[in-house]
Amino acid sequence: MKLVLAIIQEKDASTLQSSLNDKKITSTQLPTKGGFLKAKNTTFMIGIDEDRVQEVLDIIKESCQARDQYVTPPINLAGSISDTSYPVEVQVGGATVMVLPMDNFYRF
Ligand code: 2BA
Repeated sequence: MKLVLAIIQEKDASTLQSSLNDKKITSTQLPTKGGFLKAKNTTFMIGIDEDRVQEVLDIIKESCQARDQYVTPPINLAGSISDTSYPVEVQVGGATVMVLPMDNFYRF
């Protein structure tokens, strides 16, 4: 088995959840926060047989959109801390996905 960890935008969480449910794929959602934007995001934990990993990746790809967001860095272009730094545009998502080996899976 594998553990798929997918960090996605909160806005896409219900779409992804429904698509996984439709395929009878079990998942757990964790409320998380990105280190750069410090905005809330959602992390899905999905334990899945190895031969269904690609199916899960395809569902994630279809359910999650990339979006542009603005962030105001605390450091201005001259490199010093300032109140006058300009917002910069970053593209977030669709999804950051990690696939980990799972040695054992128990349900007691
Ligand atoms: P954040 O850390 O809030 O990052 C949001 C977006 O800001 C990133 O989108 C990226 O476009 C940009 N960004 C992040 N760090 C940057 C930096 N040092 N300099 C310039 N731009 C930067 P994504 O790459 O789509 O990442 C979305 C979220 O996925 C991240 O939110 C973070 O929560 C997670 N993530 C991404 N890469 C990760 C990694 N290697 N390990 C753990 N979590 C990761």
